[in-house]
Amino acid sequence: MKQGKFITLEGGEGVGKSTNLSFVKQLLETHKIDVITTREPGGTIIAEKIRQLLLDKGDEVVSEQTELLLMFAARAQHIQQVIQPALRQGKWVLCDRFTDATYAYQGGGRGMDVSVIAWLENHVQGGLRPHLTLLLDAPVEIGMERAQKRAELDRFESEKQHFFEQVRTAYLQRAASNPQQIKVIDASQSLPDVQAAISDSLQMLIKNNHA
Ligand code: Z5A
Repeated sequence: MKQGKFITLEGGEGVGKSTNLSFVKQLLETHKIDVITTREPGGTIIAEKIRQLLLDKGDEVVSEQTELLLMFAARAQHIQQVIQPALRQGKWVLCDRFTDATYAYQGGGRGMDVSVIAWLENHVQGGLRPHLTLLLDAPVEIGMERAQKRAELDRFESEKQHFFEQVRTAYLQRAASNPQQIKVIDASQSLPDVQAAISDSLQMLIKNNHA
C-alpha cells in the first residue's frame, strides 16, 4: 500500500493554525483523501498529559532541558502510536505543529543548542520528516492580538514579545534553508486569501497522489 503524506502546520501563536487545519482537512477530503488530524505536543493519552505539564503555569519553574526533553518524549509517543501507523495505512496525517516548532521555540526562543535538537530529531524520528510544512507567518503583534481574545494565557503565551520575535525569525530561517518542505504563507491577510494560498501550496501534493 502507498504510504500517506505527512503535512504540518506551523507558526507563532494566534496566526491561525487551528482555523486552517480544519480548512486543509476539508480540502483534502473533497479530493477523496483519507486524512487524520492531530497536534503537538499531544495526540495520544500520554502525550496529552505531557502537554498539560508543558503548558500549565505551576509553582515549579520548568527548566529548558526539561521542556526540550518533554517535547521529544511526547513526540516519540505520538509518532509510534499515531503518526507512523496512519501513514503505513495510507492515510494522510495533518499535524498542528511538529519539530519545526522545537527549532523555533526551544532553538530560537530559548536559545538552546540547535545541534542537540537535531540529534534528538534523528534519534526520535529516524527518517520521518514532513512532506510539506505550511508556515503561517504574520507579525508578532497580529498573532498576539488574535490570541489575546482568548480566556487565560498558558505558559508559552505568557512569554514577552521579544521571545516571539525570536521564534518568528527562527521559523523564517528554517523556511529559507528548506524551501522544498516549508512553504511560507502570509497569515496577516484575510482568511479567504490565506486559504487560497494554502490551497495553491497543496496542489502539487494532491496531484501527485492521484497520479
Ligand atoms: N511548542 C514548543 O515550544 N515546542 C514544540 O516543539 C511544540 C510546541 C510542538 C502549544 O501550541 C505551545 O507549545 C505553543 C508552542 C509550544 N505555544 N505558543 N505560543 P499550540 O499550537 O496549542 O498554541 P498556539 O500557538 O497558541 O496555537 P493556537 O492558540 O491554537 O493559535 P492558532 O491555532 O495559530 O490560531 P487560531 O486559534 O486558529 O486563530 C486565532 C484567532 O484568530 C481565532 O479567533 C481565529 O478566528 C482568528 N483568525 C485566524 N486567521 C485569521 C485571519 N487570517 N484573519 C483574521 N482572524 C483570523
